[in-house]
Formats: sequence, C-alpha cells, structure tokens
Amino acid sequence: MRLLVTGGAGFIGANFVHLTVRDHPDVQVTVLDKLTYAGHKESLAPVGDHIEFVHGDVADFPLVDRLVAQADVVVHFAAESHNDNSLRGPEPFINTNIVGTFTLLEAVRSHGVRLHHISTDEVFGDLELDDPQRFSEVTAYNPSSPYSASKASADLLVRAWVRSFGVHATISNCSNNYGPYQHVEKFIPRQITNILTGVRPKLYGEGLNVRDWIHVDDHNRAVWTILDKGTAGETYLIGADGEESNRDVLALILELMGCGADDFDHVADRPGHDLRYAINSSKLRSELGWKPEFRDFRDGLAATIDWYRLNEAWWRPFKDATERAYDRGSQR
Ligand code: NAD
Ligand code: TDX
Repeated sequence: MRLLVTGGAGFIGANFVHLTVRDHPDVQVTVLDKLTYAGHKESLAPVGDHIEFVHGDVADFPLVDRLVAQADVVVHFAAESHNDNSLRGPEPFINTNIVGTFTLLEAVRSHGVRLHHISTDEVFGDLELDDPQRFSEVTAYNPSSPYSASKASADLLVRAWVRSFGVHATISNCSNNYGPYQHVEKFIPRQITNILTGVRPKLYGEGLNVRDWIHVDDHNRAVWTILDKGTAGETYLIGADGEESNRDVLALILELMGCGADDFDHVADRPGHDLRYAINSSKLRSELGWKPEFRDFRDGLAATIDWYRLNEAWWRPFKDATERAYDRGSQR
C-alpha cells in the first residue's frame, strides 16, 4: 500500500508514521508537511530512512494532485491545531484546515483515492460538568473557537464530498492526545517543560475544565483500525474514558516531578474556553473491536515526563519563542 500522510512532521502525524513503519513495514509512506512552527523534521529522524518526505502545503493543488495520484490511501493530519493561536490570528486556520481539506478532497475525488480525515471532539462544542451524555457520532456540531469552527467546516466538506461525489472517505473525531513529540505550546508539555526550565506552570482560570485524555499511540492504533476495518462514509469517535480536570492533571505533573502542590500560577482564562469534552467511543469499540492499551493515565503521564526529560534537544530550540508568544498574546 502507498500511504500519503499529511502533517506527518507534527505531533500525532509523526507518532503515526513511527507506528506505521514499526507495525506495517509493507506500507510505503510519503509525508507531506509544510514545516510550520509546529512541524519538525527531527520528529521523523528515527524513521527517516524508511519514508519519503515532501516539504509543501496541503493547499497547493498541483503538488497535492501529483502526490495523491501516486497514493492508494491518504491520512490527513495537517492542520493548524492550537486554540490559543486561533484566537490571536485565525487566518492560517482557514487556509490550512478548510482550503487544505478542500484541496485534498478535490484530488482524491479526481484520482479515486481513499481518504481518512483526522478531526477533533471540539467540533461538538462543550458539555456541562454534570452532563450524563458524552459526545457520540450523532451529536450536533457546535464549535466555539476559530480552530474548532475550521475543523468542523473541514468535516462538513468531507461529508458533502462523500454524499455528492461518492468520495471514499472516513472521519475520526478524537479527544485530547498526550505523549512524545507534542509541541510545548500545548497544556501538558508546556507545564512539564516549564518545570524543567524553572518557569512556574500556568493554569487557565480555576482549572476546572475537563479534557478526555488519550495516549497518542492509542489514537493512532484506532486510525489503523479504521483504515483496516472502517466503512466508507462513516464517522468514528475515538476516546479512552480519560476525563480529568486541568487542575488534577497539573497536580499530578507537579507530584510526579517532585514539586510542591502550590508551585504554579493561575493566569487569565482562555476567552470562550470550552468547559468539558467527553467521548463515547462505543461504536469504534463494538463495530471495529478497538480498545485502548494505555489504561493508566498516571503511568502514561510519567512516561511522557521522562520523554521530555530525555529529549530536551528536541524541544529546547522552540521553548523560549513559545513562551514569548504567550507573553505577547496576553497575561497567559
Ligand atoms: P500539530 O500542530 O502538532 O501538527 C500539525 C502538522 O501539520 C505540523 O507538522 C505542521 O507543519 C503541518 N501543517 C500545518 N499547516 C500545513 C499545511 N498548510 N500544509 C502541510 N502541512 C501543514 O498538530 P497535532 O496535534 O499533531 O494534530 C494533528 C491533527 O489531529 C490535526 O488535524 C488536529 O486537528 C487533530 N487532532 C488533534 C488532537 C490533539 O489533542 N492534539 C486531538 C484530536 C484531533
Ligand atoms: O498553559 C495552559 N494552561 C491551561 O490551563 C494551556 C496551554 C492550556 N490550558 C488548558 C486549556 C484547556 O482546557 O488546558 C486544556 C488543554 O489545552 P490545550 O493543550 O491547548 O488543548 P485544547 O484546547 O483542549 O485542544 C486540544 O485538544 C483537541 C488540541 O490542541 C486540539 O488540537 C485538539 O483538537
């Protein structure tokens, strides 16, 4: 199989390429990545000899058309992915997440190539803390931020291309990922690398917001399950029953890293901050037989902390610029 992976130099995409090279050695992988501030070729160094890397934009139609023509399957991770950036400057989110997905859809339509589109639970908006319902495949779209609105737009384009043009596509909406190679702008790596560089961790507001954490390898194994067994036109939600408040996650990081329970700062809350995400992944589990392998969040988090301790050479070059961008944006 010839597999085109967009955004393969980012956090989830790079972990997906590692998993693919390890578990599916018969698959020929080409990565298309623009290497924005969030893309790092170094994240692909361990598998560099086993893949082809193309530096380019998913919204560049001639390039995408040529690469898609040479592929059997496309897995589409490329995106602007950070909510705080989408509040500071939404334009790249429209270009990459919406126009980029449109570009890819036109190419897979023209060449009859299968597409798996990677999306997020944020398209559904948020839940009350005590809501007994979780997000499922039938939950209505209600995105809150420019980022989540752009991902929702992309999902709707995929659905329309399936229905109107018979494009062979599947969609997955996953909850918050953690693990190695995640950019230090994101909550968990930001706090770990703050502690490692002597900066106090930053908790937005009171930290009562809940995220549904899943290890990135469990997400990527679910994507492979959908590639192997999923039905064209279907959407699958991916989650590992990992709900935690931000306050509790930070408390665990502080404990695991030997800090005091109060060694952090409360900072201004994110405007429009979604309160709670929670995924019901029973369709993926019952129809396709997937289940997560990381069952203990504490163990997964401890392993992630170790990875950041051991891989300072990977994150150090962009740590200071990330914190400066936070300083420029607001109190955060
Ligand atoms: P990331 O920001 O770490 O990586 C994104 C990658 O896409 C980078 O390598 C970047 O260079 C590349 N890219 C950006 N614009 C591009 C363009 N125009 N053309 C080609 N490449 C481009 O993001 P991530 O956290 O790995 O997220 C990957 C996907 O998973 C995204 O679609 C995101 O919406 C989705 N997702 C993320 C999470 C999460 O918790 N991080 C959860 C659910 C879904
Ligand atoms: O310094 C921080 N302090 C803090 O309290 C940061 C960076 C975040 N937070 C809070 C905001 C969120 O409630 O932590 C939570 C997680 O924040 P992010 O890591 O920015 O993730 P989130 O906004 O939940 O979105 C993530 O999950 C869904 C990914 O970034 C998206 O790409 C994905 O679609």
